[in-house]
Amino acid sequence: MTTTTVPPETLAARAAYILRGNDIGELTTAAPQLYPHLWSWDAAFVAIGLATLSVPRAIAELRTLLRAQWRTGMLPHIVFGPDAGYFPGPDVWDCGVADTAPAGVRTSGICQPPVHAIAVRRVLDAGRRNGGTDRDLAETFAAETFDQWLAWHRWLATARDPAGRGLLEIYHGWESGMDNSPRWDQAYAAVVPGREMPVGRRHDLRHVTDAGQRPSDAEYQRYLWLVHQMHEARYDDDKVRDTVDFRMTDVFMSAVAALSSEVLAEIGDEFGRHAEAAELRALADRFRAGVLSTVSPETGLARDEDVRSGQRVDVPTVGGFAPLLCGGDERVVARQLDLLTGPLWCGHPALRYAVPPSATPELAGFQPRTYWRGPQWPFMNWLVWWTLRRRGATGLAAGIRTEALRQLSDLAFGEYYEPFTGEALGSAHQSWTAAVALDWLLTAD
Ligand code: 2M8
Repeated sequence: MTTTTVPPETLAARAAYILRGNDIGELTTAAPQLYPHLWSWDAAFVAIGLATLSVPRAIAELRTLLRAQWRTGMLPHIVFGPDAGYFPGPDVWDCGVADTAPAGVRTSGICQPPVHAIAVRRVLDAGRRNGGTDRDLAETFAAETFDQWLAWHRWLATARDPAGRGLLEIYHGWESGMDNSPRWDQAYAAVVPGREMPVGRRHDLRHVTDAGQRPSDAEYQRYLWLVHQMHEARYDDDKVRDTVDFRMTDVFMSAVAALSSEVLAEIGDEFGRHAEAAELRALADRFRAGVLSTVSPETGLARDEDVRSGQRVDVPTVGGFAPLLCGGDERVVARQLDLLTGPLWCGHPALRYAVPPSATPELAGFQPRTYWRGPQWPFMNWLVWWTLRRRGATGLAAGIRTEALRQLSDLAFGEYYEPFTGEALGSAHQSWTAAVALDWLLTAD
């Protein structure tokens, strides 16, 4: 059945063309102009899309990210390619000051949500479906790199959850991937840059049709100040934790860690790594419990916390749906499913497409055109779709897929979408947008 207003083969062909166009060799840029490098969680979704076209190319993408792994186990949020057109670039991050940065590759000094095990799962499944060389390559890849993914999860569990609460800490909004979400407003309000930061070097504003689609200069002042503080701490995990002006638990990242730990445990078992699989399952339990401990009885949403003040953030953003991702309490999940389909979220009467907005339109301060403050994000639709199916909510998942593909039928492959009009915003030809379209259209299961 056709689920889009353009034929699915047209949409798939266009998506493949975009991924091909953004491929600069060993990495696929997150977007052609705005993001001319590899971003950690983008690369996972990109690999999922690439796996529908070429299993070896999908593997190459993940290997590029793994080559940039820090000696601590951290996967950095950006792996820089040769292009100079992004700010803050490698000169600003200057990760050479860290003892643990990888040699021979330029990276940022922070991380992003650990969705990667889902990509490994998807690549492995594609290889096995195709059989022959693809199966061999995918199985070799999963077996060979298992320890690196494990190291990444172990690093998160120790460096970012030092007290074992089951809640990962972040030291920059960029680490959440939802950079200027209203989730972080309160925390950023308390960040006072100690000096003027060079926001004039921003490139991003040149690549969007209006500056209102991006974070403001005042926000960038704070973003850069935090980078400066981390650099001063030489990106040492303990020192950063003690000195940086932003220290939040991130429920969404914690839920992703629970989900991915579960997925990586399944892969571990398939390759005879039973002890490590048990360790990963214990981590999944820990993060799940952490996420569930934050759910508001009033709103049913999970809440981030300012670690220093202990204050919880009661702001209704898509991050609050963390329990949908990690599960663990049927009543909480059932309530979240009602919420998700209800009038505050996907069932909001003014939405053009019934997919989750990054914040509820009912939030005071909701901004339908601004980045993580209201627009809908196609890769997020895919993540919600995938987890809903995994948890057996197949009908609801199918509805999200249909609506998400309808949204993409403008063939713009936007970074994000205006929820009321369906206008594509931010960057055009965004890689993870094209990638999830390909997976939806070309993967049967
Ligand atoms: C956005 O973040 C970068 C900084 O990391 C930026 O605005 O310059 C976010 O949407 C993030 O989640 C995403 O990974 C990145 C690349 O698509 O862009």
